[in-house]
Amino acid sequence: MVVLSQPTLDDFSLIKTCKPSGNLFTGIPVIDLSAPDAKTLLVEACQEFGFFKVVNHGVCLELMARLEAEAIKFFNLPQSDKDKAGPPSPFGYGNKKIGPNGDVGWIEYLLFSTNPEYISHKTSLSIFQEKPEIFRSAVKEYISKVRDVVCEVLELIADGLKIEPRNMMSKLLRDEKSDSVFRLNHYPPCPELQALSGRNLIGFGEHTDPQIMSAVRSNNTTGLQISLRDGTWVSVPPDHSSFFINVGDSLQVMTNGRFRSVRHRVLADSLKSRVSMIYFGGPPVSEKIRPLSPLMEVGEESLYKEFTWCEYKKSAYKSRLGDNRLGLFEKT
Ligand code: GA4
Repeated sequence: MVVLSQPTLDDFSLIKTCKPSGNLFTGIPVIDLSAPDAKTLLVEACQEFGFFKVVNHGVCLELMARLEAEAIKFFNLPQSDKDKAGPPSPFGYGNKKIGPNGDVGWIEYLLFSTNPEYISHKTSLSIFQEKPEIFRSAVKEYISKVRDVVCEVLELIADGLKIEPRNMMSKLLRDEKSDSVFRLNHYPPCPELQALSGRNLIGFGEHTDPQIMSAVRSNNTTGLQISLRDGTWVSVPPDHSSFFINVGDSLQVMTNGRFRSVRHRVLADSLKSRVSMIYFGGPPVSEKIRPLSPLMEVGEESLYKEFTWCEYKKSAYKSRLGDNRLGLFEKT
């Protein structure tokens, strides 16, 4: 019997590349959470881009820097130590492989459930031999602060859409059973490839986020790109002191298609490491995902079949990263 050896990921060959786009897009909406017109601007940004930057959010930069430093300490550990925290199933350390269905990218990451029980044992404790509680408490504190920001954004959006009560969406993220996820990503630089081909490696391929809303904070390295309505990819100027917020598939359904869940991707920089931390705010697993009734016009029908978050997640984990996951739930 001939046993074929599995292809290894130790080279670039399986990872897609992309021509770097030099220009940074200047049209990303910037929302000052303390401004009186924030609610109107948020609704407009969710409709047009499904993406915006939030400033004046109240999260202290020292906390972001502390968590970033802990993440870097982890990613600097010997590979064999990092591998002890993997593979992600779905939580834990992952290297180049994304999800269970063959997607790959120029990335290593840690995925956590925001549920405190998981934060304590599955990922962090075993890998931080040295002072694990420092890392764990930075993750916990950061999640609680970034969740507050996303909840405030969702409440302002409810005001802008005249939805009452204003916590109709945010309460799903605050629920103790909220099925939210947190990830720390490290995109190593790829100078060899840049030198050979003038191209950049794709760190995280194009996709939409399945949850309600996600908040990204990264160091000052470029790489994040979003797809505009006409399908053009544009590069987001990095800003380590702000949050970049994505509308997820669930919010697209809850607004019956008024908001768009934005396709986005990350290209590895040729020279600088990119480190990002992302909170994905999701509902409890048993929650029905359907258009919010105060939003529906008389006679308006849902564009989507009704489903629970559990059903959507199951379906998402059977999909490839770039698939149109909501397509399966659209009414024909
Ligand atoms: C995309 C958004 C989040 O990063 C994530 C990803 C998840 C994973 O990395 O395990 C998925 C992807 C994401 C959607 C489809 C499935 C699941 C990889 C993948 C191929 C943590 C999430 O919730 O969905």
